[in-house]
Amino acid sequence: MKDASPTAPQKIYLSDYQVPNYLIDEVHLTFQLAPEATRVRSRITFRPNPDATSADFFLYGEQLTLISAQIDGAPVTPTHVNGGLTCDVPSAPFVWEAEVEISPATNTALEGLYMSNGMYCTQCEAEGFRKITYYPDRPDVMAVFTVRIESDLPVLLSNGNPVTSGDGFAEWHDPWPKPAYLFALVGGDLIAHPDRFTTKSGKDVELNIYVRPGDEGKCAFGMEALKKSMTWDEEVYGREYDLDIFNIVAVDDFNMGAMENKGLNIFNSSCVLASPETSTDMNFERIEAIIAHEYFHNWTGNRITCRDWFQLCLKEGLTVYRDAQFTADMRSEPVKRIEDVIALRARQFREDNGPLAHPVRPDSFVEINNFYTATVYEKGAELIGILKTLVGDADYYKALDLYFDRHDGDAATIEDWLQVFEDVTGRDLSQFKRWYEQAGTPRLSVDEAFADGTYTLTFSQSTPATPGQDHKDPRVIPIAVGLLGADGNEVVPTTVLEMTEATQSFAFDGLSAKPVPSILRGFSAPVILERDSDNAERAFLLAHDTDPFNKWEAGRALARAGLVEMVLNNAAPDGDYLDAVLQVLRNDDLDPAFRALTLALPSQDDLAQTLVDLGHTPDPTAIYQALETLKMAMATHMQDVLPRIYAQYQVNEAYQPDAEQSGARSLANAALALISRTDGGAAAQAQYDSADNMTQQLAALGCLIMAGKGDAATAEFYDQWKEDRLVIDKWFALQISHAAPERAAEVAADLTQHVDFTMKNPNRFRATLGALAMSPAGFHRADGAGYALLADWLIQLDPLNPQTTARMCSAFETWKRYDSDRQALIAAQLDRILATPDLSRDTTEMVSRIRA
Ligand code: 0A1
Ligand code: ZN
Repeated sequence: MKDASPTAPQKIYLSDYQVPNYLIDEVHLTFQLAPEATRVRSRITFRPNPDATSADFFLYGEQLTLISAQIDGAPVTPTHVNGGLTCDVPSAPFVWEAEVEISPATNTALEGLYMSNGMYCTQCEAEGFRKITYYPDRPDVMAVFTVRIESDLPVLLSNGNPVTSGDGFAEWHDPWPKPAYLFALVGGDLIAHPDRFTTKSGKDVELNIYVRPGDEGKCAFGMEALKKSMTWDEEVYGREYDLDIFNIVAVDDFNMGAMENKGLNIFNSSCVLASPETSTDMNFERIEAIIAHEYFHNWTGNRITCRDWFQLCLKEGLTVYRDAQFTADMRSEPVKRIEDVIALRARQFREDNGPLAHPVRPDSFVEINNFYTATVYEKGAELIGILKTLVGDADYYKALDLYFDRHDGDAATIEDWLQVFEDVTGRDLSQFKRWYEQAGTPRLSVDEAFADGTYTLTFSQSTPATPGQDHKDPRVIPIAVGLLGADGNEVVPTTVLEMTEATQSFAFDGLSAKPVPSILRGFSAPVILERDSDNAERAFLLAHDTDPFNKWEAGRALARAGLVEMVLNNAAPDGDYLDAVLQVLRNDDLDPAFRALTLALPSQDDLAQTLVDLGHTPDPTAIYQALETLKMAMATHMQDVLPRIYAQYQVNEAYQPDAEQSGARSLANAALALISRTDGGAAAQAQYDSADNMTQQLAALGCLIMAGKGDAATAEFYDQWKEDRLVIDKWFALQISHAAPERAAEVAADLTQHVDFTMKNPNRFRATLGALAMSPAGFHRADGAGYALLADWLIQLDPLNPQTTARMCSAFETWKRYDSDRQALIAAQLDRILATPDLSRDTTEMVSRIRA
């Protein structure tokens, strides 16, 4: 896409930021709900912004039918312009009134006001409010909202506190000024799961989780997670809740996970509804984290919001960091860290390494919805972690207190955020700021030397060029290092080295012998450590490292090295690796969850990137086969101990979704997966038949499919769960992710013809096409069937739901890694998508960036 072309969507730049011309004191909205003709009346008090450089009056508005407009009570005829309207306005404060008509029932984009299973709901972040009424829909315009909803539906909700309600109406008032993206409205025939919470200063808060009838039995866990989050934010950050009521609503059709609307969080039902029978342990952990995330946004996002959408990481990076701290406190810190690094590498490193790489704070975009990315969220959170490591815990919390004091009620920037830390610590953070501005993952190489009792580590950093950024300056990198003696004892405990130069040495004196270094403990910065260590050192660290992250990392490096040899040189599985993992497996002193993570192998995608980094073109089939061969070797090598582990870690007590039980189940299920490779699926069938929870049932079904014995159980599973849409999503996804690679595209294609397939529901679409895209050997089938199927469906989905279509295009972001035949096949599909008439701005931007 060339910027100059007349049809090219317009690019927006951070450097063009201008303050709003008009500010708002109060907004009054009245909704008369009707599926295809909802009327929205607005009454907005505007005043000129004294800091503005222009008096032009512009209101965003899309897909609205304007019925009438008035200024100070007199009818006006605004001029419609692209994306909104303009109008002559007085130079003094004035009242704008408008009535518009919208059609929630036909809104399949799930942005603005839409309907999901007969229920009205909204999604306004980032720029959805302009599909509800004409408004200065930008986050630095904050206002106090009063909302009246007229409808016969029994439950009518909006932000803030309830004012009055009666037959056919309800009124809400939110005393906290907010940007329009935090507006929410819900209307439906819903059931509340109620509770209460008393804040630390004694304020009594009503809590509700609203769900569709039939789902009321799946709210208890979410409610407990909410109360834990409220307590945790008081204890750790001193943040109290600030309204009389906090409502959560579960919605089946939702583009993302959940949304932090002030006092009225709206959740994808998959991210809040939970029961042992229908949710896995992983689902429970994720639900707890997302409820916490949305709740924490009340302070980091809502009370202090973003000046403009380039500052998205200000609220998202910080809130992801806070929810990770919460999960670490509720569960296991090392396990959470390992899980987060696996996800960071799988999603963010992948993004940073390809055509979609962008800075944590981007400096331009076409469609902001395309920037709700792993880089903004997960790398954004890593930057908070770096900052905390650099300034220390005490100053971190002091800076946060100052941030909340200084910026409460503001729409802030990354500069404001960094200033707070500079003021508290006296540090100059200009070099640290490069982390926000430079895209790409730094590579960190290491040399070591030992002489006269001094051990010296010399690090060099470099970051490859990324789109639009050829040159990179060195960043400040905290490198946590510990040193171990030959006997496995730690001779130097964890020390944080602060690297600021392109190449820099650090010396450790007074050592009696050359130590073994444990570098980047706890994954102290999001970098790629390039260290040529040998397998003996990796096995040593796997056995002895006192840092749980690096202990796991050593096992992963060992696995990766062996798999690379298998793929490239047809080597046999590495016996040293098998022995080392067996030691970990049988060590009952180690946390079962940690052992399960150590037993898990690097993903196909991880191995593909590893091969690229080593200068090879990855063959998806060879990678898949190497993993299968290694798993078989593990199954036979560990044959004697697996039945004992499987029996010992089956949890026989009543199901609890806590860290202890779920850790045990994850180890037992990892053992089952290996056992199923040698027993023809007998143990898996037994577990399937007796399972009383989804964690065990789904794991067993996966093992049966892998063993080629899954047909009966797959059919039974459907019969058992056909009324439960969230479980049926799992059923769709599992059949594809566990299919033999040469069949995955056909399985996915068949499932798109199933009566329960619908592209209007993003969860179902992702469970089907997303599952295919995330199964590399199946997706990258040499004849291109996987690519063609995905492209077919993306083209069909785009006119209905551009946001979800655009997000799923990232399946193609790694295309340049593959051989020229596959590249040509993918390029043809990308071109076919781009050539689709009326392709959305969202998808056009994504595909153009990928294709570039
Ligand atoms: N702010 C939400 C995520 C979110 C973003 C965009 C959405 O629609 C385009 C919906 C939700 C969060 O961080 O949870
Ligand atoms: Zn968020």
